[in-house]
Amino acid sequence: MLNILILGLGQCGNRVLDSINHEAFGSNGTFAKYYSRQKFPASVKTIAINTAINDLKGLRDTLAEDRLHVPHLHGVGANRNIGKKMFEENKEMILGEIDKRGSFDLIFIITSTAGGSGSSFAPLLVRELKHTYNAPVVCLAVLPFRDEGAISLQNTAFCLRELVEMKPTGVLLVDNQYLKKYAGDIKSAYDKINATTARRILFLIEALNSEMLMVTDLGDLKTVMSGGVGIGTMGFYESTNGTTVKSSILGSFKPSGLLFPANVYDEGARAMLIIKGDKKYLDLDMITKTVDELSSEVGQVFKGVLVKKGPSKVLSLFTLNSVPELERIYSTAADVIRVEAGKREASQRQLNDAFAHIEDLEPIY
Ligand SMILES: Nc1nc2c(ncn2[C@@H]2O[C@H](COP(=O)(O)OP(=O)(O)OP(=O)(O)O)[C@@H](O)[C@H]2O)c(=O)[nH]1
Ligand SMILES: [Mg+2]
Repeated sequence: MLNILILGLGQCGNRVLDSINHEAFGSNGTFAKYYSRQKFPASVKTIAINTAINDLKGLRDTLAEDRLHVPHLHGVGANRNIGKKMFEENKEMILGEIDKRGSFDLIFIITSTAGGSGSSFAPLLVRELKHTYNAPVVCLAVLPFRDEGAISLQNTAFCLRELVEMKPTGVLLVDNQYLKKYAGDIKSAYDKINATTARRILFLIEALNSEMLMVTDLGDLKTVMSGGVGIGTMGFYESTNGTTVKSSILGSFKPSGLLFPANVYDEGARAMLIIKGDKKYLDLDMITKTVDELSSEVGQVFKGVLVKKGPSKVLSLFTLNSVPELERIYSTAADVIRVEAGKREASQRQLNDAFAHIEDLEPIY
């Protein structure tokens, strides 16, 4: 049995984690959590970490003992410098809580890149966890809507760079902007994005922890995540009307199923495919042939096949050789940082000019 740790940091990370816990409670009804424990497809420990107690209180499916408050007002107000300081000051406590959960074979860290708490804790946690545990650390980084403002963009730029510098096993991107199409309003977009991300993580965990007909494992996952620039995303496809397993596999590379905009054929470095479904849908020869064909375009493709009741479902997980969308984010972030710096300088100058009027004067009473 694999031992897995999932950490959800900051509001966004907490909520994706809550969604994972929700899925794991299954369909036992709303009150299942009061008398049962989550049914994970492996031994999974989860911790929601946040500086804002209200965010933690707002979670619905995460057990009270799995909510860790790092006291600081009500969040760090998107200020990553304060976030880093809070992490360092509370490091022993945070790592102590993690340590109580035992040892791990695989660790996930989930965070938004745009906020203050999660985005500053994540790189530092990668550093600490790599020291302490001999387990792959995979980060799920949620990118903001592009119109969230200057601070969101600059946080994203610095958070991602720091994450990569800490050398986690890999970074999987989930892009709110790209996934906005799922829903009209922001709240339901969040819910859908969180749920779809949660299901994919659980799908991956289930596969890694199961007897597979064709086997892919943690070692393969590490190899895939270290491909290209170490940054990638996930795709998914569920067959609805008896499509062939080949179409399902190819479907999992299509833009409609990805969590971040990428052209897997042009930009993919390495991939892992997990194919699950009723035995009658799983034509092993066709799977092998399709994956071999894909391997000639995307450097290396690992495959796992899991026999389970139901239509065929395919999860694809891959790393990229180049990430043009990130290039765009960084160039916009640089522009907004320059504009902000210019504005601040101008306001400071104006204020100094105002003060200059009374430079040689004293108040008279
Ligand atoms: N997908 C998704 N994104 C979210 C959710 N909640 C917030 N976000 C995104 O997360 C970013 C804001 O970061 P938060 O996670 O709220 O920030 P935080 O880590 O709590 O940091 P502070 O509040 O500044 O202490 C924005 O880009 C939001 O669009 C959510 O439930 N799902
Ligand atoms: Mg917050």
